[in-house]
Amino acid sequence: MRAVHLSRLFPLSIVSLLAACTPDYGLDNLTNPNNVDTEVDTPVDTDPTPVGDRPVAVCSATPDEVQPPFDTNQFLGGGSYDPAGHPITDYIWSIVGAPPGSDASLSPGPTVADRNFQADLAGTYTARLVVKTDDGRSSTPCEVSIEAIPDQDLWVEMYWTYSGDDMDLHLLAPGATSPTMGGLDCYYGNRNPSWGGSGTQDDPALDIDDIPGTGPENINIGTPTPGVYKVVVHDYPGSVNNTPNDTTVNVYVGGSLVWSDTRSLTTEGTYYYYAMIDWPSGDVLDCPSTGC
Ligand SMILES: [Ca+2]
Ligand SMILES: [Ca+2]
Ligand SMILES: [Ca+2]
Repeated sequence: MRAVHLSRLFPLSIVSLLAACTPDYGLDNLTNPNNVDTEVDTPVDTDPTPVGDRPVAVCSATPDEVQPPFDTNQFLGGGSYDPAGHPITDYIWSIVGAPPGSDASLSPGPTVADRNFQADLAGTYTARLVVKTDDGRSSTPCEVSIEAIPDQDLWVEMYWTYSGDDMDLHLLAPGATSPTMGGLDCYYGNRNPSWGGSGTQDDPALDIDDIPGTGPENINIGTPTPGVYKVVVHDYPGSVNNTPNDTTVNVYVGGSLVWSDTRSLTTEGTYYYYAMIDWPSGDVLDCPSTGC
């Protein structure tokens, strides 16, 4: 078991800075057959041409802030140019930084210079552009980052490592004593229950029930009613994959990551408790896996 209580280790501003400095990792995981680019993470600066004689990659993103997991943005490269006047013939985009667990990838954009993108997890994503001219000269890389920030007050994010295991995220309302208890558990079988007052701002919503993949599943509340909420992960039974499966829960309060834990879930059909979230303090406490 590995628990990281970021808010206790660092002020939130430092947590944000750490997120912005997420190192290059697991890029193979970010490659998929639908990507436009196949040169992800290949050396990009092998051109012996002096830098001053090369084309210039110019990159930007619009918007540069999105809400996961449904918002999209575009990475734009149309401002790239060659001082020597040759046409730009290749726009080579790759994702070189993303939150751990992300499977987000690039897809064709509105022009040959651009790419569409959809951030799947909260965090920082960095795209890299290298351009080439018709005479084979290539630019030095241009990099641009976007931030995927939850806009609900409480955002619980869950993803797992191996596909074919169908993990399910549950959020228990204050007063609930066990999962799937009437309307007091928000999960795939009760995705948008009415909690708290008559309005919907204090109601939870599960945005995705991922069965074949590796998540994410997110449960969010715009403005939670005061009380103690519990986060539980159910290793849904009857899955193809029965090996231990590292499963991560991230808790965001007011758009900032305040708690994260990755646990190895081993037993089909088991409910694993992760955390208690106190509202309105936003304090998050570990739960033993067997309950709290
Ligand atoms: Ca399972
Ligand atoms: Ca699921
Ligand atoms: Ca309500």
